[in-house]
Amino acid sequence: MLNKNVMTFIGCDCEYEDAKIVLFGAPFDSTTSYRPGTRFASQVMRNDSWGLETYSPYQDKDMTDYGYYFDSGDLELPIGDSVQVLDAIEKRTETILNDGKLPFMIGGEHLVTLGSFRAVAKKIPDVHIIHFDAHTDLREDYLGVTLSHASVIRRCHDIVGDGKIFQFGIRSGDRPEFLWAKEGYVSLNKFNFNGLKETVEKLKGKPVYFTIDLDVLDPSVFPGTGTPEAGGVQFMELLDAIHTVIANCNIVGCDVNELCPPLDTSGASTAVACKVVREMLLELSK
Ligand SMILES: [Mn+2]
Repeated sequence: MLNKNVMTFIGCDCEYEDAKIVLFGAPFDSTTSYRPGTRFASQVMRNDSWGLETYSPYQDKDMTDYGYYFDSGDLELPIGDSVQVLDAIEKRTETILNDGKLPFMIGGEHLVTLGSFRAVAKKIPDVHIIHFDAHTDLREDYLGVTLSHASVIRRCHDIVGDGKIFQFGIRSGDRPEFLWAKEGYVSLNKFNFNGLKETVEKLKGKPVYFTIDLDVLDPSVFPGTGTPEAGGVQFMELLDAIHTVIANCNIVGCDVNELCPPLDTSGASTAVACKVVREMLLELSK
């Protein structure tokens, strides 16, 4: 007998009943303000992930040691209708949570985080957010649009309220966003991961949603993204920071977003994104 060709992210091919971590793609980029194309990220990452090994020398762990990763594929999204798109993402996340599994979303532009986070916050009211990004994403609206990639963390704040959101690597935004953060509504840490250890210490045992916009990386490491920002972190800094967060926090949901394959002419940024996902999956495995 022959098997049919089903493409999953590498190592994510267990049966759903056996899964502890469930991947899904949210191929959406309608509110992208500069260079679109992140809707292609999850499919391209699935394909290119097979260029990686399942073994991580960083952690001395192999995905095959656990075998509880499931890739549920991409959502079919009505691109152009952010409200319906966010509903679909929320529903998928809700299903995964209700089945007692960890939702792991691959974007897409950063707005997709709001859909997934809504489902998590509904189920786990005391949830906090750790957010890695070059951009604040704290605008009340962007050109009058409140459901925007530039407003996604502000919309999350609408849900969780003050003092629950911790941002790192931030180096771009308008002055009112930085002033708003300074009022204490969120904890905005500029440029790097200084202060991350203290943050996770504070959040020990508390539920955390972890969202990574890959443009937190320096454009020399990760050029294949819609809005690159010079002065970002290096790959090993990001890996260390991911380890710090996942080893110390109770992660209840996560996402990786903003890879833009049409801008990744060398394929190197996709390789970076895949490696970030593999390392996160392994960090989440105990
Ligand atoms: Mn960003």
